[in-house]
Amino acid sequence: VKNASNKEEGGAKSAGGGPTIFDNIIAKEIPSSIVYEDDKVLAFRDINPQAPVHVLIIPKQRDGLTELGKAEQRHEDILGHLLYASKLVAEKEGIADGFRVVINSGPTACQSVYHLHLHVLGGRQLKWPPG
Ligand code: D5M
Repeated sequence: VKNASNKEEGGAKSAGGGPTIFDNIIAKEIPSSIVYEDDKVLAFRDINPQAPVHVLIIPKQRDGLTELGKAEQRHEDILGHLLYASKLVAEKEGIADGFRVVINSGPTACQSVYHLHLHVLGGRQLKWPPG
């Protein structure tokens, strides 16, 4: 599948529901640079930053949310919480005046880790349209 395989360090090899590298990050089995954490979500710096600030926010419980395209109504609360957390991260990182939140969903969007995550990007002039 185009761009879906092993795009990044430790990225999931498929869109299946198996464990991903983010489970190891949640369990603190591998190091990450944590920016924000609460009982429901974890935010940490992307290992391959595309902007001066590039933070990923993930639900601690994946609960079937491998990708946004698989969301169900029961996920509404966590989806809202993730989006609100992106604003808290932007404030904490000093980019609240201009930032972007991206969710890549599925192989065609170049998703590489199949545990839902928001990218929070900022700290430079962002361009539009994205690639
Ligand atoms: O984004 C997946 C993102 O996950 C990609 O930008 C790299 C990042 N990544 C992969 N492994 C790690 C670790 N170990 N720490 C921090 N960040 C990581 P996607 O939207 O799926 O392409």
